[in-house]
Amino acid sequence: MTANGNGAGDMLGPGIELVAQQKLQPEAKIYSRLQKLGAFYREQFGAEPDFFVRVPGRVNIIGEHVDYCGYSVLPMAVTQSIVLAVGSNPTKHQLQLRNVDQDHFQNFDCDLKNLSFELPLPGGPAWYKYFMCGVRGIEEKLGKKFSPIGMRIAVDGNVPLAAGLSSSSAMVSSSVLATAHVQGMQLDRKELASISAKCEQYIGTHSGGMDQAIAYLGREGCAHHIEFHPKLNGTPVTLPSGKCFVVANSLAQKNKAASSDYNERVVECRLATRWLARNKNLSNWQDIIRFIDLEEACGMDNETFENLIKDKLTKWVYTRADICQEWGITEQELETKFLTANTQHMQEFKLRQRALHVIQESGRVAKFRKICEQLAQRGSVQDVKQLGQLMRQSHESLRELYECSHPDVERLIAISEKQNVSARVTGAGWGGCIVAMCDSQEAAAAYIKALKRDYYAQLPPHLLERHQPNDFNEVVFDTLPGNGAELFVQ
Ligand code: NG1
Repeated sequence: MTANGNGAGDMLGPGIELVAQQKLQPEAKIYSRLQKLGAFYREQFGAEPDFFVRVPGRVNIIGEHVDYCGYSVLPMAVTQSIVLAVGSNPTKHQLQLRNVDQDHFQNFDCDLKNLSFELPLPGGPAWYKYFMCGVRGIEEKLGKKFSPIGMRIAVDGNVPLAAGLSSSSAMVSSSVLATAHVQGMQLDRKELASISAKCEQYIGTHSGGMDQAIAYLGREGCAHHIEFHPKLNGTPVTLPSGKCFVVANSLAQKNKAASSDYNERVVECRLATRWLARNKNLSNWQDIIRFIDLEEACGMDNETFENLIKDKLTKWVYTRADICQEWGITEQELETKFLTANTQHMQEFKLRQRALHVIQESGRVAKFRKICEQLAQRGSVQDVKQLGQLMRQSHESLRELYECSHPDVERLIAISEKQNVSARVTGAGWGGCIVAMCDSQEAAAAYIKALKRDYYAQLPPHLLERHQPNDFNEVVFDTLPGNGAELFVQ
């Protein structure tokens, strides 16, 4: 193994990048946080942890609700992360999980020899289920080679929950990395990302792989263009120099796993794909569920695809009867074959709007990356303006066509507009955070000040109280691209 010099991992040949084991140095930014976590571990278990894991949250700069349709995205890892202290358990096969936030996250113990997994209950799954998804992912990957080695784990997370910054994936991915290491697996970043994306689906959301991919592939100093097709690939993208990205949390929480909104959109996209595939006389139309596969099967470019949608999906709302009639199926078949467990209630489907959003948004991602690359060669004010426009168009599309904004998010966007800052909702939406692009560090400071004054200081008293002493620095902050998953030993 040779160090690749960026601190993000070791290279083992083309395409393979390992999560390297690093010695925890006192000068590391994470040092004091891991020391505190180590102390908590000792207090809980009376022993030293063997290693630490850090997995970041992410902010998506552009490319929303396209990953599960096979299209690429452009996120970056943020500073906020989940950290784990991990040690072996003298009580064989036992997993013991302790969260430093003992007031909010109950302890969890289980026997790894009898791993069972129940689907989430209404109200959202308990926190430790995200962790168990990761253990299950590695168990499935290793099959018979999985050995139920007991683990004692202390967890500390500072990624805001249910805010579109991917706290759930950071937890699942950290569990995958810790378990894989305990099982002695080779820790290839892309493979770990794929395992994490697959096993997070046990939570019940049919998500794409964006969050898990950037959680592993993130690299200090650059965003990443993450492609999922034909296989997972990440290309570092240098963001325009001087630009500063700000994240602002609307504080409207959205737990995707506790509602059906996210899966409803996934279902609508899958139905729209099949509708168009059938229209194109593809005999395997029922099996084509991602727009990107249809695009490939028909050899279409982005513009041709958009025209196809406009031509063939002419209604604003499709009913169950419309779909059943077109495909010659019964309502029962529609439910069993085409809807997911938590979307059985759906009566109407907005196929045109969802399809248009996905195809246009995928075009915006490609443009955004191209402009960033041009700017790295030779900057022009016009190019930078276009980036801002793409972010604004993305938000408008998410609000109008995808209907995943929230009144509080809209208030943040309106304040941003007033400050002449381009901003958009980031992550799944229906609340959560916006990401904004500011012209400089100074412009970002002025923008943050305006948000604190016009949004955060106006919050209702019960929310204001939670953010004592009301500096709001945890909910609105500028952010630089950080490294993906890391593994430390003392
Ligand atoms: P967040 O915002 O982390 O809930 C979700 C999905 C992503 C992607 C975005 C929308 C999960 C774990 N992640 O992200 O894959 O589809 O929404 O772009 O569900």
